[in-house]
Amino acid sequence: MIEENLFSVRMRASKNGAHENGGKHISGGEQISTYSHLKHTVNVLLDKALTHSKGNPDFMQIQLELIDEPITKCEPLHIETIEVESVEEGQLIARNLLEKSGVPRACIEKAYQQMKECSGLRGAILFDIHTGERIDDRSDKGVRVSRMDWFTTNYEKWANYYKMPVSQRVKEALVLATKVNRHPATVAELCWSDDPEYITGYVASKKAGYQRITRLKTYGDEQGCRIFFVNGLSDLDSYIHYLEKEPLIIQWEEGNDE
Ligand code: PML
Ligand code: MG
Ligand code: MG
Ligand code: MG
Repeated sequence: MIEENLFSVRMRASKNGAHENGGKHISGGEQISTYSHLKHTVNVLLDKALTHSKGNPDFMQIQLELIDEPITKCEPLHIETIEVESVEEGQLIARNLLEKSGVPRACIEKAYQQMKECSGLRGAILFDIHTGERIDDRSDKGVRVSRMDWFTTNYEKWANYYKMPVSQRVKEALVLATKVNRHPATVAELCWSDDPEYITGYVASKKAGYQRITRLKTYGDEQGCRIFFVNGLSDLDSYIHYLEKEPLIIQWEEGNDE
């Protein structure tokens, strides 16, 4: 069987200069595309960056690379949405979910104390669940999970089945959470958007699945958060290599994820 070449396509956009020159992060995006679909893929990423509510970028990079490693296929995490009345209620539920997933209470508290550090990064922060200390060495860049996607037709089939609105944002977040949480060292992830107009966030873990929480911050707030809580990490470099480089495509089949 001749398989078509696949490409990893990545975008990052910032304002007041490039990220590495102190620019403000506006938007980032990841896609995997066939050659014939590249024009469309680049357009999706371009559109995402040009219409972001964080502002108009004055720096953007779109990069494509042939994927020459085998691509892992896997099912998405199970999804649920928890409706909450207030940010306080949402945050309480998030902390409880983290604890139930295996993050010690003391580590959760420590992570929250360092929350300010998490904002404005284009990637994620890694916390060791035993020490509550940040363990990645990526300072204001963070770790950016890459080389992952979920092809539209299969995603729409899934969204239809679970009566979820078809949303590029939810798709991207679920793809990322699935990739991060399938690694044995990941205990849980906590995330909410830096988009001031988007207040739903989530806790994801092997135990809890992808638990959306409808309010994790107030409207207008540009402080986002993406934390990976990790356990028993003997090799940080290989963990980061998995997140950044190992290609993964989500493929859902009815009945397999229940
Ligand atoms: C983001 O916008 O970058 C993160 C979105 C997280 C929540 C997505 C969802 O509604 O499930
Ligand atoms: Mg964003
Ligand atoms: Mg695509
Ligand atoms: Mg972002």
